[in-house]
Amino acid sequence: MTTVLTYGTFDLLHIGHLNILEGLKAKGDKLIVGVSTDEFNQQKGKRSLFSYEQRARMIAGLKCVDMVIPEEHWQQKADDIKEFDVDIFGMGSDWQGKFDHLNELCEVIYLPRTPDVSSTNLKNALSVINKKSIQDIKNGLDNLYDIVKAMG
Ligand code: C2G
Repeated sequence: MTTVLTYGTFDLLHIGHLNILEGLKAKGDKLIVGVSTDEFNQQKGKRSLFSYEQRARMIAGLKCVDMVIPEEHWQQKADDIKEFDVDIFGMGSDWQGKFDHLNELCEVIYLPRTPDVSSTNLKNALSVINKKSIQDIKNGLDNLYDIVKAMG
């Protein structure tokens, strides 16, 4: 039984997240995912749209995920690797080299990050849509007001 471990925020779950999780599951038999808590996200300088509970449930609902644990601080990885008898620790390639020190405990791999998609981009796109649709509604109401006014 080969156990694989990874961590992440996984806000606004998207294809990049699914690609990395399915890619890591394909490396073994059991995939454990540490989902960053809201408090740890603050330490990471990240504010997620969805709460830890929601993000953890979304990840737990994926067919390729066997177990979800909370990620509460940077230093827990070594303890988790020992506790869960992890064979492979993996992350996306944007973390290339950052966790090589863990190769004293288990194999460390980095899989290609999916280009052109990120939770940050999605949030930015949503915020633009929000502003644009509010402006469109306002313009529509202004036009309606002018029509009604012109009708006397
Ligand atoms: N990822 C990816 N492709 C993307 C976006 C993300 O492969 N387009 C991968 C990342 O490389 C990471 C995982 O998906 O392995 C989760 O990404 P995030 O939710 O952004 O998590 P991150 O902020 O990288 O937190 O201790 C590790 C940290 O908790 C990782």
